[in-house]
Amino acid sequence: MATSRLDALTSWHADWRNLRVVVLGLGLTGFSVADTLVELGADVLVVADSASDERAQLTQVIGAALHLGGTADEQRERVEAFDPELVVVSPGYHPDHPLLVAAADDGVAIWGDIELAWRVRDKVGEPAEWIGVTGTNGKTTTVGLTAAMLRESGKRVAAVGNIGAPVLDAVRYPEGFDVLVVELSSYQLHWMRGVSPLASAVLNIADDHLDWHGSAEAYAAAKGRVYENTRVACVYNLADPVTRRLVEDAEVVEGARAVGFGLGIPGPSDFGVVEGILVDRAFLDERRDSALEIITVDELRVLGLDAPHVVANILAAAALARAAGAPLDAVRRALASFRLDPHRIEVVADRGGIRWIDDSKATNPHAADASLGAYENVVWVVGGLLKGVDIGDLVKRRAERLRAAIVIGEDRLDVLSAFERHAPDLPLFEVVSGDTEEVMQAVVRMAAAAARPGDVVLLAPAAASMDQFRDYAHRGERFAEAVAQLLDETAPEQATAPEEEGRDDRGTAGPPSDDPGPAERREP
Ligand code: UMA
Repeated sequence: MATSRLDALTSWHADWRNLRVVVLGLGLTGFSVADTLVELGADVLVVADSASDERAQLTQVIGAALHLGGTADEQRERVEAFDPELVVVSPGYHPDHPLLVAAADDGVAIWGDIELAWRVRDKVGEPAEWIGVTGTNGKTTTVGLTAAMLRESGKRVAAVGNIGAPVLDAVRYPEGFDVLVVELSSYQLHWMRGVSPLASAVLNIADDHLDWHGSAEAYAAAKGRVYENTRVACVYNLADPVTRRLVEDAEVVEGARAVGFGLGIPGPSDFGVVEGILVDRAFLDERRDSALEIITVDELRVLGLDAPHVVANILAAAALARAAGAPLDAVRRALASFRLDPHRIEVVADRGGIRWIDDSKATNPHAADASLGAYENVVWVVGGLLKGVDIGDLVKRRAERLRAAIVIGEDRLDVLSAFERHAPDLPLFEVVSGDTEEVMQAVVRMAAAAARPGDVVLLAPAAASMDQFRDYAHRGERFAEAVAQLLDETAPEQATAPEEEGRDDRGTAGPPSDDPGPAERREP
C-alpha cells in the first residue's frame, strides 16, 4: 500500500500530507530534506548521530521531530515506533547501516535526496533541465565550467549537489532556474532512481571510496547510473574505456547520443584537440568533415587552464553545455573569466626557485597522479585516510619524479610500505604527530629541508583529510599558512637552503615500522 502511495508522489503538487518519513542525517542534505518534507505536509522524524546546534534547533522550529545521538538500539526503537512509509537517507550513510538494513527488511522504501528533488522539481513553474556530472576527479571544476558556459548563454543556472549546495534548495528557489548542473557523488548515485537528465557525464573512473562501495565494480556501476534516462547526450572519456562501457550499458531515451571527449584528434560526434585547438565535432551538421573551434591551448595557457586534466574538463563541460544549446561564443566567454577553485593546483608561494603548490583537493591516487605528472622534481606531501585504496601503483608510476616524500596521516604505515616496495631509495620523512595545529608546520619544515631550487613542493595527498583536518580545504589552508609562516621566518635565501636537521631518509632511519620511534627522530 505504501509503495502505491509513493508511486503517485511524482510532483510537488501531489498529496504528501501526513506521509510518515524518517530522514537519516542532519547535515546539509538532511536539513534540506526535512525542511522540504515539512513544507509538503509530511510527518517527519530526523535521526542522526550528531548535528550542529543551529540545525538541531531549526529542525524543531520547522516542526520535525528529532532523535539526535543515542545508541543504535535506541535509534532503531525510535524509528520502529514511528513506523515510516519512507526513509530518505543522506549520502554519508553506508548502505549497510543498521537502520537502512532494517528499513529494507521491513519493505520500507529508501530514497536519496536526489530522487526526492527530482520528484518535486515542478514546484516553481516550468521545471529546470538537469545536467548530471560524476567521475572520480574533476567533477567540481567541470560543474563550475558547465554552469558558467550556460550562464553566458543567458540561462538561469545553479551548480548544485555534491559541490556543497543541496539540490532541494535549488528546486525550492522562488525565482526558479532554467538549468541545474548537478554534481553527483557515487554515494548519491547509489540511491538515485528515475532521474532523466538532458545530458550527463562520467569524467573518469579510478579507485576511490572502495571501502564504501565494496569493490571497484560496484563503484563503477554506481557512477554509471548518471547516464540512465539521459535524453540528449551521454558524455564520456575517450581515454577511459570504462566510461564508454557505462554509456553502452545504460538505458537512455531514444535519440540520446554518446559524445566522447579527449586530448587527441576527435572523431565525428566527439570533442578533442587538433593542432593545439580545442574543437567540437559533435554539435554541427557537417561533423563528418569539419569541426568548430572552441579555443586554443595557447589561450588557455594565458588563463592558467592548460594542465591536461583541466583541458579534459573543459572539453567535457563544453560538450555538456553545447548539448544544452550553449552557443560557441558563450563557451569562449565563460572560459575567459573562469578561475579554478582554491586548493586545486594552487601556487601558494614561489621563493628561491621552489614552488609550493596546494592540490589538497587530490583526495585519491588518480587525482594525485594528474598533478604529479605535471612536474619534473617533486617533494611530495602524501597521506591521510586512504579509503581502502592501494597507493602502490601511483608510487611506482611517479617514483622517478620524486625528490622526497613527506608522509602524513592515519594510514601512513600503508603509505610508507608502498614506498618501501616501489621506491626504496627515496628519502622519506614521516610526520608522526596527528595534531591539526602541528602537522603542516612539520611538513613545511621537512619540505624546506628536502627541496632544491627548481623543485615543486606538492601537497597532493592522494587521501582524504578527515583524520587530521575538517576537510580538504582546511588541510590546504593549513598548508598555505604554514608555508607563509616559514617563509616569513626565514630570509629568502635561507628559505630554500637545505637543512639537514630532521632529514630521515632510509639510510639513517631504517624502514617503516609499527613503532615510528620518538617524534624528534622524525620531525625537525
Ligand atoms: N550521519 C550519521 N550516521 C552515519 C553517517 C552520517 O548519523 O553513519 C549523520 C551525521 O551525524 C550528520 C549527517 O549524517 O548529521 C551528515 O550527513 P552527510 O555525511 O551525508 O553530509 P552532508 O552534510 O549531508 O553532505 C553531503 C555530502 N557529504 C558526503 O557525501 C559525505 C557533501 O559532499 C555534499 O556537498 C552535500 O551532501 C550536499 O549534496 C561532501 C563530500 O565529502 C563535500 N563528498 C564526498 C566526496 O566528494 O568525495 C562524496
